[in-house]
Amino acid sequence: MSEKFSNLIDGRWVDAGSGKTLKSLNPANTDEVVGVVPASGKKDIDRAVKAAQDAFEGWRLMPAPKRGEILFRAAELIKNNKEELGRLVTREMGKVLPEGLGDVQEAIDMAYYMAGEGRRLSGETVPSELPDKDCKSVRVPVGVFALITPWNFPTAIPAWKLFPALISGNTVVFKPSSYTPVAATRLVGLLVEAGVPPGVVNLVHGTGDETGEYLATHPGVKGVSFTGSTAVGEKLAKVCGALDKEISCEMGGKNPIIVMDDARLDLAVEGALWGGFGTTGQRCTAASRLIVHEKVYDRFLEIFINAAKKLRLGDGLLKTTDVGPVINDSQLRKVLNYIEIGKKEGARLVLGGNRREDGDLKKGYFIEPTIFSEVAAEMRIAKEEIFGPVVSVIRAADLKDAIGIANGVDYGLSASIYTRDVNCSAEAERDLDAGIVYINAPTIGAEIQLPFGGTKKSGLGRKEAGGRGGALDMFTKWKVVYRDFSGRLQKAQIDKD
Ligand code: UN1
Repeated sequence: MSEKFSNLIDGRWVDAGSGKTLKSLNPANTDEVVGVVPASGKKDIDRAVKAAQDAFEGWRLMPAPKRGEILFRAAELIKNNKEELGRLVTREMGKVLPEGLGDVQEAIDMAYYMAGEGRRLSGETVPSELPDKDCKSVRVPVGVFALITPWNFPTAIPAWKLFPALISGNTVVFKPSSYTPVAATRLVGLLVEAGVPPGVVNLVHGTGDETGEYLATHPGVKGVSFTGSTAVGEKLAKVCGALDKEISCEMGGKNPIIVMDDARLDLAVEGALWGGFGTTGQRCTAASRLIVHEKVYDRFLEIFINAAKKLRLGDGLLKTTDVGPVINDSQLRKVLNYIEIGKKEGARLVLGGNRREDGDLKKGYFIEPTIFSEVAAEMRIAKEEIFGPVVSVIRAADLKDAIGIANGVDYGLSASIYTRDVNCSAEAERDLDAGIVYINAPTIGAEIQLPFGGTKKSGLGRKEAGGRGGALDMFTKWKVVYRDFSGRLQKAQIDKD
């Protein structure tokens, strides 16, 4: 019997009204059912939204430092359970265990950070133009938020949304990906243990098609925070915009690493391996394009191929594994299809390119680390998001050419340059059209204390994570307060002189 998990509605763990369920499978071995969760329907979502609406008043009025104490306890609990959660992330999503643990660490970091925000949530106070009057701006919560998260970061991305939403005084209905529901349930369980009152966090499992859009467009929901594909994000942004809901969408990427002729090639190769094949290329920040200066192109390619050849495919729980499986059958087909497209477009397949089903790999969704060389900037494999272990290596004549290629796609999440020339790095920093720019580091691994989000089709609406312009701007509205203690009617703009 596989372990059963539930929805959380109004503080109670419950099944879907219909009794229907979904299975979460281990992508490294699909014989292993990680857990069974409810396949929720509209009625379940209605109940969850109602619970969140009812809980809003109490949570909004709880002093923010108190809300912060609950988040602090959640951080401690996640930390104490890091090993178990990390293993669960690996079993359910497939990433190698050090990355599973990193995923959980990102949730811990975000919980501590947002717990601290409970004592800040700062606004502005400014002088009034009139005597005996003060002026300030304060952050106020928005109301009920729908949080819709993907499978590639089963604990980190939920944490990016849950903790800032909660510290700001919102209540939430959280719908995690149906491919990683168990990790999400464990995270929510720890929030309950930390003392989040009933109804403040509601968890509803289900597929994106059946539950996602219904939840996002629900009249009781005031804001939507979504991470996932550009196609779904753009559609959600349109419908939610028309319904006057707050919306933030983190979407795809086609992130470039530029390697200049003066770069340390050993470092650039290491960065390209980590950025391109880490998480099996399934990060929205993955380095799927390497734009290499023509003077070092051949040398770089040779070292890169030789290093990538050594990567071992396998179950992420094994110490010997460098690259885990892709998440599911449809992703497997999509990636293999892009490999075919690349071949037809005339790119040269110089490594990998196949599904592997030999030995221990036969029960999972494994694709070899794949490298295409001689990729032209206008090929589909150089422009479209593949979200798998496929890297395109493109030739550039000089820095301007490289930046032009880097910017010549519809996405703009992260971008990187390897160079030892300070002028080159400054120019790239200024001209790369991306939400996040890395110098001498790959495109993955953003830290939580600064905003996370991209330009163009990578992001719509507010950004996520910490810092100025980060998630608090999404999860709060500004309210301006003027207080007149003069005891008489004073007229702004008129009584000044
Ligand atoms: C994602 O792939 O959706 O910057 C998030 C990074 C991670 C987060 C990635 N901190 O790669």
